[in-house]
Amino acid sequence: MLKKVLVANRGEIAVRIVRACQELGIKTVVAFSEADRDSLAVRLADEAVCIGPPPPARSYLSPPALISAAIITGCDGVHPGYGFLSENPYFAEMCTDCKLQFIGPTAETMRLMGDKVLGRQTMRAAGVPTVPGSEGELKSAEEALEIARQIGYPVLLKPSAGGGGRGMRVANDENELVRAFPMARAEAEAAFGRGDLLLEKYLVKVRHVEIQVLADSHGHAIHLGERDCSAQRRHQKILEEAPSPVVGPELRERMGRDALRGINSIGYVNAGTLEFLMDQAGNYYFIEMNTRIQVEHPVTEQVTGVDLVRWQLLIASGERLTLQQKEIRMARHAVECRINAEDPERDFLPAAGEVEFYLPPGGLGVRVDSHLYAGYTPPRNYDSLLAKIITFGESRDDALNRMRRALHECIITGIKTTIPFQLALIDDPTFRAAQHHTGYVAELLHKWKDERAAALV
Ligand code: MV4
Repeated sequence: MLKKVLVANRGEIAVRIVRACQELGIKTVVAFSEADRDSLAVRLADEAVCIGPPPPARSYLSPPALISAAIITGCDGVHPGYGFLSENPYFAEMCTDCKLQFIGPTAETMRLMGDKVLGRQTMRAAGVPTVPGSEGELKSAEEALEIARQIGYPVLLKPSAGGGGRGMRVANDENELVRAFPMARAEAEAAFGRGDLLLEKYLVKVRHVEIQVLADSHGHAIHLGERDCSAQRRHQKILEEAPSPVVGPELRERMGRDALRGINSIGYVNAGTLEFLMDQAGNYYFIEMNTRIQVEHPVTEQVTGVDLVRWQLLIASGERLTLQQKEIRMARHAVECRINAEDPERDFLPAAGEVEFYLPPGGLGVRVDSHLYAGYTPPRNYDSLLAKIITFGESRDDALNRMRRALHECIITGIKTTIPFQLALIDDPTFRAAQHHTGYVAELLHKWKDERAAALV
């Protein structure tokens, strides 16, 4: 078993990792930047080491700072959390070379799935459905035109090195595609240092459904069903739920089997997530794989009862995954709201200030994952996630009604939060009827802002 883990992250996920380590008797060292000296994770950990100034490039994104902190404090493992270096193969390799167990898959696997062209090819070869489009990397605009002629417009150019929607471009016809190609290539080159692109049919009014997997280093893997993350705005998820209201037992089994074939074909080890787009007919298409623990993992934990971060630590320790697929049930329904320090009335502008008073919601069926406390001032250098409120109940309606109660109960003063918009979302008829798609939140936001403006006059 791992004895002492460096937490190479901050905020709520650093707290989540410290808690999981404590329950396993693993000592913790939290790496913190100068902006996070007063953070909750620093308080809860056994030890804490300052790794540099506030800018991420000089702290949470600095492998030498993190690795020296781990070595100096005698750690034998490193948990990267999400974001920052969590999907960086060089960092994983440096950890391994320094005899530190990286709590995640191998650098090789991260390289493979970090490349969307290779990820797509790998999954397709394993029999996982992918979106119609290019085989490999696009050689030229002519090749893009030829493929588009076969699959039909609209099409989407995606940077192979991208992910999370960065640098994607839609083309509705040949003219647009010819224009978009060099721009997408230059943009990808500038953003990621690599200009290679792939082309896919652009699917509209789709849902984002992702499958959670767990795989140990002895060749045993299971899936834990899906999450529905269709409630997003500009690639920022606002609310996630499990199970998906559009996935039944038969579809779940097919998607889960596909996901397992995919990860078994690459010898995947760790928790992981396969992202799919799903159309209104229930067809699903793999788009990318995340090789880290995700922000929204708690909804899966609440419906399956499986502690995903604990299993990450056990698997990295070389333990066997003792859960069998047939034991995994998605009982009940869970919903998560990401509470961000952002003003939904002003286009989700990041909000600043000291949290004067904080009262998290509680009671039956409510979980709060947060690093917040009264008197805390969230640093401006990092993302604005303040808390994740997770509610669960027998049905989707139960979980959503409980979320309404929890959001009303939650008090955060001194700083604007996304709560007012999330209250509107959970009572929106289209969302309640689960008829939303990945573009719906943007539509609802317009309506909501207009209504608020009208209410003021
Ligand atoms: C797509 C797509 C439509 N068609 N691919 C955005 C994030 C990245 N993971 C992939 N994304 C998309 N890929 C094809 N072929 C639409 C999106 C997309 C999206 C996907 C999931 C959740 C929200 C989204 C919002 C806009 C676009």
